[in-house]
Amino acid sequence: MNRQDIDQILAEVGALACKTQKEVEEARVRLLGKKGSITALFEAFRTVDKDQKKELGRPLNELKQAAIARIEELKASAVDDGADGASAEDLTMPGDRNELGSRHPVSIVRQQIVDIFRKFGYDVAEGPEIEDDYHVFEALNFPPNHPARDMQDTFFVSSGHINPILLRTHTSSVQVRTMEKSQLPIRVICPGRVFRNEAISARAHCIFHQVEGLYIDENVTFADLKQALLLFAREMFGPDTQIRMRPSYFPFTEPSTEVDVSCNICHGKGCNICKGTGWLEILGAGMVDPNVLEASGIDSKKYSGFAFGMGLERIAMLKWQVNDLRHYFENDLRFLKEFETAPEV
Ligand code: 2NL
Repeated sequence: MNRQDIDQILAEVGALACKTQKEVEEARVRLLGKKGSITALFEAFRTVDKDQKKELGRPLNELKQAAIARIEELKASAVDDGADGASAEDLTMPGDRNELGSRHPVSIVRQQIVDIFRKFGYDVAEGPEIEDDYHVFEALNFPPNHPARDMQDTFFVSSGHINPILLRTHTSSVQVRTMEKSQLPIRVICPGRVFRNEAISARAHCIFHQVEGLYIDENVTFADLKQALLLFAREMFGPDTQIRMRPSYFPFTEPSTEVDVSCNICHGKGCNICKGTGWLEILGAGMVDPNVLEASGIDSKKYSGFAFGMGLERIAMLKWQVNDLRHYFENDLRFLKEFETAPEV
C-alpha cells in the first residue's frame, strides 16, 4: 500500500452521496466492513516497513475517522426506505394526544334524568324517529282533526293513506310500543329526538329532545305521580326544591297538569329567569287516559298509570342560563367548549 491508495479512498469518502439508509449501510460495508477497502488498507499496513508505517499511520487513521464521520452524517440525512428494517421515526417520542370532545349540554341533562329514573327502578326504552300516525296520534287519543295532526305542526314522510308515515312529535310513541309488548307493571322512560314543524326562534326549534316517563300498575294514583315528580325534582335541582301543579290539558292524560319547580336561582324570591314568579315550568304530566290504556290492550278497569314529559333543551337552558335555544343546534365550538368547565347553576 502507499499514500496514493489512502488519498484515493479519502476522495471517495468526500464524494460519497446516499439518498436512503440502505445506500448508507452499503457504503459503510464497502469502506469499513470486514472486506471493506479501508479495512483492507489496515491489513496491508501490518506488513509495510518501519519508515512507511511512520509516514502512512497517521493519514490512514485520519481516513478511517473521516469515513466514520461521513457515514454518520449521511445516516442522519438519508430517508428511511424501510428496506433495512431501521425506522426513521423515533419510537421513544410521546404519541400525539387525541383531543377529547366535551359533552353536549343536552346530553348531560338527558344522562342526569335517565340516571335518576333508573335509580327509581325505571327501564329505558328507545324507538324509531320515523313513526306512523297510529303510534304518535291514534293510540294516544288524539281526535281525528286535532291540530297536531296538521301539516303545519307535523313533518310527514308520506301522507294520503290511512296510517301516514311521519317524524314523531313526542316520544310517547315509544311508550305505546312498550305498552303493546310489555308485561305489566310498566316503569319506563323514553329519551329521544322529536320533530315539530315550527319556525326556528330563540324559544323554538324544529328538532328538540324529550324524556317521557310512564308508570302503569294496579292502584297507581295521582298521589304517586306527585311524589315521583317531587323526588325527581329534588334529585335534579337540589333537596330544598318544591313543586307545584297547575291544571292543564293533554289528549293522552286525564287529569293533566303542568309542573313547576321552585326557582333554584333566586330561591323563590323572584328573578329574571323565573320572571319574578319564583317558579319555573319544567314538565307536563297526568294520569294516563283510559282510552290510551285500552288502545294498547291494557284493562283500564284493573290498571291505572301516570305519564310525564319534559323538554331537555328547556331544562338545560334553565340549568346554565342559556338564553337562545339555537345555540344547542349550531355546534359552535366556542359554545360547546363552555361545558367542559361550566359550573352548574
Ligand atoms: C310535555 C308534556 C307529557 C305525556 C307527556 C304520555 C305518554 C303516554 C300516555 C300518556 Cl304513552 N302520556 N306522555 C303525558 C303528559 C305530558 O308531556 O310538556 N312534554 C314536553
